[in-house]
Amino acid sequence: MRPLSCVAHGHRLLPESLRPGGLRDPLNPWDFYDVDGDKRVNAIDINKVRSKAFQDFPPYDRGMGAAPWAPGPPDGIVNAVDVGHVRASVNHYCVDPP
Ligand SMILES: [Ca+2]
Ligand SMILES: [Ca+2]
Repeated sequence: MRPLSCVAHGHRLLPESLRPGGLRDPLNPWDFYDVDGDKRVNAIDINKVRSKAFQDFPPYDRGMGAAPWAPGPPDGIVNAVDVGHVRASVNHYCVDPP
């Protein structure tokens, strides 16, 4: 299971806005922290990340990225830093192209 960024889902970037998936790297599959694939970052994603605390579970793991809301590739451990990343992008979502 490979996480997908907003753009990888086929949705557009809105560079002027973070919440609709804006300012992410279109080539980076990690910088939109939606682990369940529903194109929204919410409490479900937070709980899923927390459920793998202290485990090496790449689908829910992230590392340092461009910003707290735009994490990088897995770093080998799901921990409080990951929870901070997913919380930093709560309510961010992908939007359908017009
Ligand atoms: Ca989600
Ligand atoms: Ca991590």
